[in-house]
Amino acid sequence: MVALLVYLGVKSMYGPPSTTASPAFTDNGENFGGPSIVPTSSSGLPLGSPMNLVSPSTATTSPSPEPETVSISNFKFVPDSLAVKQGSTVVFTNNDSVAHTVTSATFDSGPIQPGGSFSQVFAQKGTFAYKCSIHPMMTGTIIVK
Ligand SMILES: [Cu+2]
Repeated sequence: MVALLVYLGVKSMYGPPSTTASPAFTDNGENFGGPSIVPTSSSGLPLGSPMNLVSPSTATTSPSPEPETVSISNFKFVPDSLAVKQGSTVVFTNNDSVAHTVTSATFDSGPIQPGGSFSQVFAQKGTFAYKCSIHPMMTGTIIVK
C-alpha cells in the first residue's frame, strides 16, 4: 500500500506515459502467471494421481507379518538364535565384505555375496541349526514354533 501510494505520487508528479505502462505490466504479469500455473498442475495431476493411487494400494496389499531377518555381520549371524512362527520367511542378509552361506541339513543358500540376501521359508516346526560352510565357526539357530 505504501509503495502504491508512493507510486501514485510519483506518477502524479512526472506523469509520463512510461509510468502508466509500469502498472499495466504488473497486471499482465499477474494474469500470465495464473494461467501458466494451471496447465502445469493439470498436466502433473494425471501423472501424479495414478502413482498416488498405486502407492496406497501397494501398502495395503503388503501383508502385516514382516519377514524375519538375520544379519550376517563381522562373521556372525545376528541374532544367532531366532524364534519364528511356523511358515515364516527368514531373510538372511550378508552385510559383510566377504561371501557367506547359510547351510543346514535341510537347506543351503550357497554363497551369498556381500550385500546379497537369501530367503528361506520355515514351514515345519522344529529347531534348525545352520552354519556358514565357508566359515564353520559361524553358527546359528532358527527355532520354528
Ligand atoms: Cu562365512
